[in-house]
Amino acid sequence: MSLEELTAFGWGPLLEQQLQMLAKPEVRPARVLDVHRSVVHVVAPGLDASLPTPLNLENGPITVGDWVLVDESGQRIEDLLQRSSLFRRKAPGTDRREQLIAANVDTLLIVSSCNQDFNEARLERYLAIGRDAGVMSLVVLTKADLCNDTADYIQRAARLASGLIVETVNALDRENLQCLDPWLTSGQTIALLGSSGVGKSTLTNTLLGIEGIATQEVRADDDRGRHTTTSRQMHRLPGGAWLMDTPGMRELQLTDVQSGLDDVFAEIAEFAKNCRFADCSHEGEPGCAVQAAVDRDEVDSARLSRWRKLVREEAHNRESLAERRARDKSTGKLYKTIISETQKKKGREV
Ligand SMILES: Nc1nc2c(ncn2[C@@H]2O[C@H](COP(=O)(O)OP(=O)(O)OP(=O)(O)O)[C@@H](O)[C@H]2O)c(=O)[nH]1
Ligand SMILES: [Mg+2]
Ligand SMILES: [Zn+2]
Repeated sequence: MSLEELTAFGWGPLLEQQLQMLAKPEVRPARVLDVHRSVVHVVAPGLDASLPTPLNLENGPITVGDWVLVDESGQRIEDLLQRSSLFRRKAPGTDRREQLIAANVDTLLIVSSCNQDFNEARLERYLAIGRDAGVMSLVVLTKADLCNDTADYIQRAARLASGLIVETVNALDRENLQCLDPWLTSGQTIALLGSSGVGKSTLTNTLLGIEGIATQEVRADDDRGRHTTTSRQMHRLPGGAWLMDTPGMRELQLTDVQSGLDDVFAEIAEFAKNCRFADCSHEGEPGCAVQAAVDRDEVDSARLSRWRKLVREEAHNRESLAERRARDKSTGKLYKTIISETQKKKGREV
């Protein structure tokens, strides 16, 4: 397997370095296309297999886009390589777990549409995740063919983060998607994130040049609908890029994206440094530089309240996940102690 062949699958220097350091000549790298409960679908030059989901991987669980090491026989996943980027969220509901969304992504396409689904707060969420992961993020607004005033949507989206690229497209028309081609070169990995019904699978199908993935019929009344895609899956596009389609996420709870939030809300974060109190909540404290900026019309007050909400949510989730991790760790220790005590006892009995 040549380096060049692997590069076409998204392999790069960071991964090569890890492989060299592991110094296990018998294993070979493979990329994860999708993950089921009991099997992981992997591909590599000359390999396309569904392998048993390994338990107890050091940095597991595995997610779409991951690079794993497969044993000589091509039957078993032995290791998971460190990711260059990782998207995750707090799992929905009250469960204190995090859910991995995608790994080793180069470009994030944040998909929304030019209709009532367009929502600044939701876009800011996705942007925070993208900026935090350090990947290139662009906003793609679909259904431009059904909209009279795309310029207004472009303007509203472009304001949400500095240097943000916003494209409007008709996801049903390949020619109309040419604006995405610079991001879709061979070996590049692109993930689509966005609410249900915005056209992620439609984009995927059009880029694939087939109609392989189910898309939904939009209900006429509210332009929304049910979730059509239910699992995450990575596809290889004709040009050699790797595209991940994901299910629309109704609840995208942020966790561990502090720097992403500071980056998206850079203007607010900057003013906040000058507040009199380090823990200022910018809700009327004396000497609040953020409130002063709002009064001068230098900060949008709607954006300030969206920021506050996200910062609170992020901090809450981060703390509760950290607590859970600590608890899991101590439970693990407890089990280990019990096991070793039992073994000692057994040893004495023999
Ligand atoms: N006219 C037009 N229709 C579109 C466009 N993009 C998507 N659609 C339609 O919108 C509907 C929903 O698209 P999907 O691709 O299923 O949406 P999704 O984002 O994959 O949704 P989930 O899988 O539920 O997350 C389908 O009926 C598409 O044909 C577009 O740019 N123009
Ligand atoms: Mg879909
Ligand atoms: Zn303040």
